[in-house]
Amino acid sequence: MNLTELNRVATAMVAPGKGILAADESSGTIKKRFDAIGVESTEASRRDYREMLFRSKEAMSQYISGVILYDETIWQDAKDGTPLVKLIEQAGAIPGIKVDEGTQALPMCPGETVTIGLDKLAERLKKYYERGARFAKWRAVIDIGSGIPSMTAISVNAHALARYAALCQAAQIVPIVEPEVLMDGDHDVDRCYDVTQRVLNKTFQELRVQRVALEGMVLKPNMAISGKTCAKQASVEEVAEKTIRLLKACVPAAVSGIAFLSGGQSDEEATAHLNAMHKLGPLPWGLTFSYGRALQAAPQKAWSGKAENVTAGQRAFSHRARMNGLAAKGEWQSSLEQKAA
Ligand code: 5MM
Repeated sequence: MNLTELNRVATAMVAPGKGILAADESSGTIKKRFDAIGVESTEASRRDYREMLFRSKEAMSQYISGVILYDETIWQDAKDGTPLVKLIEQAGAIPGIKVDEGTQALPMCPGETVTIGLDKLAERLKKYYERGARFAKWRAVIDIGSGIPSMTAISVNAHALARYAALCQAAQIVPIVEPEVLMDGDHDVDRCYDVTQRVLNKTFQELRVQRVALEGMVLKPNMAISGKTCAKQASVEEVAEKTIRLLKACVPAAVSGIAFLSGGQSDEEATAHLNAMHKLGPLPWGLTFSYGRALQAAPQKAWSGKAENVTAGQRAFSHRARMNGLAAKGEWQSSLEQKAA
């Protein structure tokens, strides 16, 4: 393992003013997104859509540091035969790959899951590296509800995250460690804070036990945020203040960077929260976005599966990428959104 090189890649992933595009929707999830815009999900339509994103010059060269791909996408070529991975590299961004294989019900823990995909992971990582992937992603899912999460679910998911991270580093791939505490439910921001604290503490304990080098990884957490149906929604300032307090308490400064998931927040909320956190600096780690929905909802709508809408889709993507790039430096203002509209 070359830690200097892992650290170089991890640092580039959270470079000031840049963040990660999570385009790693599995076939089921992308179908849901396409259903919402009335587009049939086929290998070709998925390719066309992602090619549109990766050919968005402004977004890809100025605001996107890396792209998380799904297995199908990493092996796909653009219409003109150029591998999609090459389009990402040519734009100056780093290709990455989602390597988890989804979740499975956790025995003895009703309503809870564990993320799977460790079998044969070492061999798969080798192939992904040869294809150009320099980082990977694994997402653990923790749900908040009555009596959950259990310590069992937190432990097994943290253990799997650390096993994955160690395998990645041995294969010279930077692991994105994503323990996602879901926003679903009516819990308040403080319950989210408490659960996320337990999850992060357990995750870093496992990472230490399994000798993962913190300088060669990126953490992808949720923010400390109110549940979607909570009657009292925390303000932007409260989310920012509590999230930074939580991360400072749980994430060692040796970690190269933190890149948030958006988790179902609206586009603008996700941008405003990141921006407000940067107002609370200086921060011990690079802090940016690794959004899926909050970067892609607008371009998906603008594109709607029509070739004549490709420019509109790219414009919508570049706008969201620029807004989040500014937020990653604390330089975003809501008036910039209105101007664009
Ligand atoms: C883009 O969505 C990713 C893939 O999800 P599935 O495996 O369920 O298809 C997801 O892992 C994503 O990378 C993160 O959750 C962040 O995405 P959001 O939309 O929460 O920012």
